[in-house]
Amino acid sequence: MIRPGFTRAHTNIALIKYWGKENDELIIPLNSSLSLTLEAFYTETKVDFDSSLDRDYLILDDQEEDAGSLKKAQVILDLVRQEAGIQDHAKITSYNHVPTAAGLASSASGMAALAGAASKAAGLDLSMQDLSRLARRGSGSASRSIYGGLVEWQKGHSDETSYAVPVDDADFDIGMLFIILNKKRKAISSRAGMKRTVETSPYIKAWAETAETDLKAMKAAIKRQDLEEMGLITERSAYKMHATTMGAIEPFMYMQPESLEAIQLVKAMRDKGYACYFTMDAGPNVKVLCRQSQMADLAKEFQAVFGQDKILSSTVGPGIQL
Ligand code: 2P0
Repeated sequence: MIRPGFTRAHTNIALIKYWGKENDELIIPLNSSLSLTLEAFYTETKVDFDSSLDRDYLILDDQEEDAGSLKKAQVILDLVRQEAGIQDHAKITSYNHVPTAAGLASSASGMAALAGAASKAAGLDLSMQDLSRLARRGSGSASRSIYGGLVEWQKGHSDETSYAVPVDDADFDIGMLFIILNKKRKAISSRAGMKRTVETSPYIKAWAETAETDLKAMKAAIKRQDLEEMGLITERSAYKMHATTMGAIEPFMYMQPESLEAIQLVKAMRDKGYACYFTMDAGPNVKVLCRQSQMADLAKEFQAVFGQDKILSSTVGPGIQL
């Protein structure tokens, strides 16, 4: 049950990664990306515009957030106020059902839910396309959390043309496992990490070029419901994204020793007959694209190595619920 009056958006994990911006302010990406929306992790948000407030407030899980988090949210609030002709300050009340900043993309569900809640509170009746564009201004990956299933964020070349579109409702035997190796906030945020990579890594050019080829192959594999091919392309995209960071100045990496251990285990499980493929984002945790029908057995295998409490799982999630 969604809290009455709240907007719910689910998080997503990219199979073809977004890594690097063409335009930092408008959040236009270097390449199109493709993700899977997840049932298990989501954010619920409510916005109240109120003339009696002296400033904007962001209350996350019943605690007031610092100025940095508020500033990101205010990008969306300001765009909504401008569009609706409102001057009032806002109180954002939000509940996160995502391990915050554990590399599980809480900003994707957070900014998507905020875009939905703020536009609704301001009386704007936005199309899904405009909601995706608005969410994008908060966080690039949030543009994809407007839709359920498999979703493509088409890079476009301007504010008007950069938004997500649904690709497939993923109503086939597919799911995702999470190996949570570290719940701490990440050392280099994805925003800072991709900026440093774009500005200094010689590998970013090859990244952007080959991402488009990978996306095309991915869409063809999805059409065939070919999980094996989808998985191999997913791993390729993750390896390449993480390779770009190692060419940056200063070089950096999100992979930790335990991440590599998890990746090797995924490969070993594949050799044992499971359909399973890893991906990683801007943190050490490893996500595993797999078959829903094999998820419980596979989870047991991972639990035996990493511990019961380290493994989470999710089926395919729906789009935004206003
Ligand atoms: C993705 N990531 O496609 C990629 C892969 C992390 C690695 O989108 O600067 O929070 O707010 O647009 O969306 C995480 O970055 O970055 C992300 P901003 P965002 O999911």
